[in-house]
Amino acid sequence: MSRTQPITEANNTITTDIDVATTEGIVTLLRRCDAEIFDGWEGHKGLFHKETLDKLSKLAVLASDIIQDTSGSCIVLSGCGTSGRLAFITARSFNEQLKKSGKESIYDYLIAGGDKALFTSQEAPEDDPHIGVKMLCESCEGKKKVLYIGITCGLSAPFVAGQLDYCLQHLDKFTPVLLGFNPTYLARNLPVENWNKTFLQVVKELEAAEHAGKGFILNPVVGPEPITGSSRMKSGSATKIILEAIFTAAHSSTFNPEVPWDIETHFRSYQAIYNSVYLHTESIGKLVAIAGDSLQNGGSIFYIGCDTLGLMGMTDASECPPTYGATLDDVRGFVAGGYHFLQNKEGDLSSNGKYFRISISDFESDILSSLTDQDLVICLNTANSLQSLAGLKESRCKRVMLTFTELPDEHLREFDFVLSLRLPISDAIMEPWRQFHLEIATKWVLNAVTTGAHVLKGKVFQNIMVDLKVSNNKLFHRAVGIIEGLGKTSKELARMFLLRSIYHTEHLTPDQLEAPIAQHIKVASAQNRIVPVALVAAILNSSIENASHLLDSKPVIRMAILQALRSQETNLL
Ligand code: F1P
Repeated sequence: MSRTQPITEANNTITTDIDVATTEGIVTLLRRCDAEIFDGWEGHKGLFHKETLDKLSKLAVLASDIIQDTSGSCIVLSGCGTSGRLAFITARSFNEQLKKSGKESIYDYLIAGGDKALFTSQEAPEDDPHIGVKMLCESCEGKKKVLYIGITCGLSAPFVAGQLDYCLQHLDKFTPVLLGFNPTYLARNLPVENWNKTFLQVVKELEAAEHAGKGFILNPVVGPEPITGSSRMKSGSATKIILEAIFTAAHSSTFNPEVPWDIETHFRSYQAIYNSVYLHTESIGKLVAIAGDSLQNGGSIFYIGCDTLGLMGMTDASECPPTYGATLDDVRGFVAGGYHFLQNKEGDLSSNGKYFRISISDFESDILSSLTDQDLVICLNTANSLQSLAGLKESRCKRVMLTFTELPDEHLREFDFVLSLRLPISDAIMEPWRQFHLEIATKWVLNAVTTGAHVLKGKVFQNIMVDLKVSNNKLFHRAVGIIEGLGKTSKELARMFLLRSIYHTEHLTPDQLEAPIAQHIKVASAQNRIVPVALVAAILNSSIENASHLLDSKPVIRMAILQALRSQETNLL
């Protein structure tokens, strides 16, 4: 029987007990889940499927044609949230490579909400197909040929749907590509506000274009996420691996045609990195314990990185507020060189406030002197450059180094814990592919750190992120699903509990009831604990006020939910 729930929104049975696992146990479960990126899931077409490999090879040829004749051509990568951040990181890396070969930049990125969304989640634009189209048109003005890749892990983002639809209407100029991780029939079929199509309808049109040789759908299945719906994890990793496979092959055939390069070998090299990273499961577990300790005691986690590993840190940090209802202070990332290094389109955004101050010198001036012994600084392969960060040695914070090289003893002594990963990266592997391997290894470790630390903080019940921010349409529906499932209510009642929590009322007004979802999201985005309150109220069938009191008395959300479930059980007896 075919399923109705998107695979990217399904529970992964491997991690059902992640909330009661030991720290090493958490990492072991993540390792087993990540294995599905390469091994596939329940017989679905996966990364190594011939169809996937064939399509990627064709795309590499298309990309190579554009690189060789840049006049009037470009490659646009686009997405929301993590998908947009990965679009940015990929475009940046491959433009850098072109620059080194004396070529002009041809890659552009689009992220819903603009560059601010590189560090903070920007809600409304993710759900707006018209904004997506406007940004795409601006980016491609004057171009004659555009290879467009729209990334939406869940096959769901209206921002991307609008762009794909626009490309489909202008196939003389655009080759549209959809990258996501569900079978096409599970693409979102819910109405998009202020638009006349669903995502599924756009996918059907793209399928027709693909049959005519004018588009591509790349949708290997990598299995459900370890934390339900957390597409930053496996889907994000697979996005990175796939994009790098296409453009590495394209650059290789353009600049080093004598060196044979094939997509499958490329994937296997990432699988080897995966295997090596998780050989260190015990040590990563120790790091998770340190990070969990910090968050549980009110401390913060800071990532300090020098090159693109700093970008991995910033990306991981930016995902914590929407996923775990974390504050923007809980996890932050800094990169040497700040905006100068980033080379983002909108330039220096630091005037937008402290969360947009992203360089290591900003860290030194804004944060270093106020660090406490509860705070944790994780340095990302930065031993040499840390000489300049003298203040860190004197600070009371906990210091951890993630390194991929042997460190001299005098460096080792400066850290409370060193996670030293040995990766199978031989000298034969050319720069900058070596860097991609370091990036994915860093991503796996940091995803484990923040996922594990938030699990330890009680932000996850079973494997469900119960304190997510209701900050886009997909997350609104996910929240309703969580309340429906754990609260054992109907969808309609679950939605009522959610709305009552959003508007802090026991009696919704007709205006509130009839407001579009975008309006609910606007009100919800600015608040904390919306879903936990609604969920506890649904489990207990209580008022919103009572549920809020219970959560005040039991601030660890997992414990509050457990208590609510237990008292519901005793009432039923
Ligand atoms: C886009 C996204 C995610 C984010 C959150 C909200 O998802 O912004 O990156 O973590 O889940 O949605 P998608 O369009 O790639 O499915």
